[in-house]
Amino acid sequence: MSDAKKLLALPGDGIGPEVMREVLKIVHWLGQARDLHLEITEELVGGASLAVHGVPIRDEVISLAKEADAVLFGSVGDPAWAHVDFDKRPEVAILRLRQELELFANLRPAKVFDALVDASTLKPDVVRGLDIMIVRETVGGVYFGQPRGIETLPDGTKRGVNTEVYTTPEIERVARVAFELARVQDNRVCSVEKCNVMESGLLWKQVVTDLHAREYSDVQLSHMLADNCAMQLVRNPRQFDVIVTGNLFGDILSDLASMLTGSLGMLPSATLGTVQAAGKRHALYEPIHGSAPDIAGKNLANPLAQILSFAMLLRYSFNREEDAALIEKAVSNVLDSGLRTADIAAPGFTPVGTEAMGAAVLQ
Ligand code: GGG
Repeated sequence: MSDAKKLLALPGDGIGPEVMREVLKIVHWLGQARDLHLEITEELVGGASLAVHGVPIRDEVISLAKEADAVLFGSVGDPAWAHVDFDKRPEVAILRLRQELELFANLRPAKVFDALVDASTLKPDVVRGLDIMIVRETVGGVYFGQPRGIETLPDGTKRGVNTEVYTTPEIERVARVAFELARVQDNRVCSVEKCNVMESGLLWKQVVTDLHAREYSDVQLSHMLADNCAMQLVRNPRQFDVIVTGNLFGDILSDLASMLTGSLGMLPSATLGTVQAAGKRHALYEPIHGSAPDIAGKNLANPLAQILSFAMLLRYSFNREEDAALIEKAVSNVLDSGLRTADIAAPGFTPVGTEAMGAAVLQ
């Protein structure tokens, strides 16, 4: 029987396939040099799947994701499908995967590589050494709450509705992930919501406070309104260690945090499900960036977020800490050597393309 781990690769749309290609070269090398054997299955998702199969993701692909030891996802989104019914949108692929595999905790590390302090939107002294973890809840909140939809009122006016819903268990399980992570980081959690105007935020704050008192009183807990958190991330980001927040705020705040690191193209992520029998848990790894259709197919995309997502996969799903650290060190070395894709090239740097960046990491 093969001892190969099953990896489902879902490159998706736009720059997804280009950046995924660079990871697959690293996977090939790991097989030869580090005795890591992966059985890789590649499938279409997003606009690429819509074009061939008429749906953003097939049920068969959901089943493959459930059977896999880990899923490596690229990005979805395609302007050609921007104005269709919701269930025909490319983004449904990632939303369905998160829901069907119950991938509720999206870990988004915003870490500044020393070589990139000048590429940050903030001053070098403000971001040097920044290493924060944003834990975004991903299967609840306004993304999925009912009712939702667009209705036409009797006078012809249209009304768009989304509903923010969170339950106690949904908040508890993601807060638990944040507290556990804090224990191996700097032992501080900041819980972010908007309890001054939202009932779901009020419940969020209460549940996190109660869980903290019951099980995690050794961890330092603070609370912050989401708007203040956005401001504080720009004012003094190093005050944070682990941030835990809901689906929408987590999406927005992590995009903001990515610019502190230099570019959206630098932030990887891991989305984890519940631990099941035999310690196995579903997990999906993806860069936080989308499909960037404006630069797709031009060898311009930064592959580092996808490569770093694979490093997270090795760490969290395959227990290959040494290989994960090796890849992260390779990225750090390449940046130290002065190589930059266009998104992180400060004045004075001549940017390289996706393939050259991937090849340098591999080298
Ligand atoms: N790799 C991330 C990606 O494809 N993002 C597209 C997107 O819009 N996803 C929805 C979300 O993460 O909220």
